[in-house]
Amino acid sequence: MITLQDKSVLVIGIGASGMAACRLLLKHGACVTAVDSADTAATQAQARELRSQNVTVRIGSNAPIAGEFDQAVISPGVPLDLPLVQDLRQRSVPIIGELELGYQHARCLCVAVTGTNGKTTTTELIERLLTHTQRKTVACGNIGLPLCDVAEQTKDLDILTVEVSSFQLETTQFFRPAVAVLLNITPDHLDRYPTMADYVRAKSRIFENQQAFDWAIVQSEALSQVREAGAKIPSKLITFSARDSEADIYLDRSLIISRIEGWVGPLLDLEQCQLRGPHNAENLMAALAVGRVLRIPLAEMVDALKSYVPAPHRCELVAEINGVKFINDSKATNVDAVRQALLSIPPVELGRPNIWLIAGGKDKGFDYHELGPLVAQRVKGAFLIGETRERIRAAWGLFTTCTTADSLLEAVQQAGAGAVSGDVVLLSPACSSFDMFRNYQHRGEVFGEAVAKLNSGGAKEEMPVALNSVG
Ligand code: UMA
Repeated sequence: MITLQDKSVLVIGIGASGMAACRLLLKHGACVTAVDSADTAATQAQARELRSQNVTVRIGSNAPIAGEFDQAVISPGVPLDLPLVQDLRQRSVPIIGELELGYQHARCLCVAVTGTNGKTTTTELIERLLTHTQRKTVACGNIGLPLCDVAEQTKDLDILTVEVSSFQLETTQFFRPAVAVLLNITPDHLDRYPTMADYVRAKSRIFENQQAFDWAIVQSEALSQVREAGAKIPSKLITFSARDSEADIYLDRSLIISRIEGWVGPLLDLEQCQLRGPHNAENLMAALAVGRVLRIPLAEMVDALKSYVPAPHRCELVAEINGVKFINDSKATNVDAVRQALLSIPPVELGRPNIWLIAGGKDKGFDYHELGPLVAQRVKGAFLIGETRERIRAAWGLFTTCTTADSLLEAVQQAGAGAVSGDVVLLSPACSSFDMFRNYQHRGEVFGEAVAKLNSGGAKEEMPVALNSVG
């Protein structure tokens, strides 16, 4: 860690994490320069704010920048192969990510959670376990609150609960979680990683600086992927899995069971929780394992986990109209997340599809074919939007009826028109949202508005609006 006083630091990207990095750097007396490739109303406003604090700002270019820098701090969404970044490397300027900068100024231990899907839910479950048992924590990182904005608070916390993405892990240096959770690794961000092995190696960096007395809590299947990629886990290990009955924590029907020495037996009945599906069982297993290593009594954990209500945009039941459920799963930005959503919705009659699936968005390089057999089993029809609609139609056309739509509103209207009582209209896009929306939250909100319009514009009876998870 370098002392920041009077050091010249370049911040790359002035979104949420770049702005937080600038705030921390300024507080510690650094001379800050910030760059961002976008010249938009948002970056212009950020640039004004930074300039008023004596930050030199350049927006609208990704080109290399002149000047002597002691350090560069990069935002997670900025790829490392950018000429600007390559140029800094050639000039031997040390480059760290915003997460690393925040970590270097944090003053308490941290629990970190990574994985392709379920990171946010698990981070929230752990935060809940800790606060429920009077331990002071803050959930931060990829969840939306940059670690740099929390660093100052950490002297008053017992533990920091950090959601970390593969992007953030690419630029860590000393980041060492006392407890590191790896949930699952399925294809994602293949527009950034040349191969799956590169993606697995980025995720595995969560263990990089761990010591023998730290803990790794790892899904069994992900553990095999980490080992195949040649990465090491130096810490104590607890495995969990909804499918591998050999794991330390496993699933038997609806029961989460432990075979950990001194903690053998059923831990939690899924039926008592508001979370559904094998993927959520694994999120709960990971949270229970974290609680175990932090010595939280099981009864208190069960109490906290049972009452957890999932955050919006994750298999969220937004309305039921004439027996048709409308589910917003806008957070499903990859193929595996859609698989989990389809598996978590019960069929009305075995072997009969009852889901109208709305998918499509910005391309992340996925192979949509692999979902075909499940689509054939569960999906009555697919309505496809966005940049990837033709690619998905080509992949799923053999498995279900595919219709393209020009907007999410149009897709909701068409899906709603065909649905009968017992059906589910599911927004689970398998893509990111940036081709048509500001982010996945915005996409989920537009879905909710389209459903509300459907109801007001001719539904046969008033709908009860339920804001809880599907189940
Ligand atoms: N930019 C450049 N050059 C580039 C690319 C981007 O200058 O080549 C600029 C953009 O113009 C923009 C800024 O960088 O102004 C955005 O930076 P960013 O993409 O790193 O986004 P932030 O707003 O800083 O938000 C980031 C995370 N975003 C990403 O990793 C893409 C947020 O995760 C996170 O909540 C936030 O930091 C706080 O820690 C979001 C996400 O989508 C939720 N994460 C991915 C995921 O979960 O799959 C990884």
